[in-house]
Amino acid sequence: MKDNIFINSAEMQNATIDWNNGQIYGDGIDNDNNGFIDDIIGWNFKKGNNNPFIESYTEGDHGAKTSSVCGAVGNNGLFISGTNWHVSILGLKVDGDWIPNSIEAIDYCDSMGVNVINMSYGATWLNDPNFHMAIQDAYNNHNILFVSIAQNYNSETKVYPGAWPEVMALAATMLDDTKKSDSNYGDWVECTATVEKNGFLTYDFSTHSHIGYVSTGATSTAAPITAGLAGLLNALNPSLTNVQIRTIIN
Ligand SMILES: [Ca+2]
Ligand SMILES: [Ca+2]
Repeated sequence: MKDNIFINSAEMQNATIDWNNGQIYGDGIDNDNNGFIDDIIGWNFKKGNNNPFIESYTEGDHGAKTSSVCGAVGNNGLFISGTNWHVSILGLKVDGDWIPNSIEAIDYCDSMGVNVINMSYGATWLNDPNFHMAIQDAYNNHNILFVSIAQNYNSETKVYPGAWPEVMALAATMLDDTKKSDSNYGDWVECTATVEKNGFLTYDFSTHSHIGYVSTGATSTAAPITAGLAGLLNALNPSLTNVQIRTIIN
């Protein structure tokens, strides 16, 4: 996936990315003066450092898995293909249960010119006005398209951020177009993506290498499938707005 990882060229002077060991070495200077020192391939808002690589399973590898669904390089004989083979993924690690992390990451995306934000997380307790305001600002003033999930407990219960009107909530379907049994549903769900046979990369944090893939998915997979599609539409016609891309997908 590394060929599709965003590189902040302004921070690359005197910088080294050790892809094999998951380490990032910068010059200790905030070269682009954006308030983040050595944000070379993104930021770890959870830990407040510049390393969004997976460090341990307990820290969580959900973001790496879902990113692979969107942007794993295709046609190379390795594991899976993402929906978008030539994409620039800006990895921002957040604690999905801690609202300030998400707000900080959205503000960061506003400043970096991001087109699409995938958020493969959602909960009832994330229904927070400040979180919603950050999304509204990014959606209305920074042309960012938001893709999130319906969640996986076979319920009509709304989860956030997916249930906010500025966010596409994705349900999960099977190859025969039926709902995946555990996918949430309801009139607040915007669209669906087929997750059966759609796998994601699995990762070994001790060797920082891809070790295989699993061919199951849920709504967390449905969202980045759609985010990848949004990126393809943006590449096809960069003048499209987030609302226009959303309309085309629907
Ligand atoms: Ca910086
Ligand atoms: Ca630097």
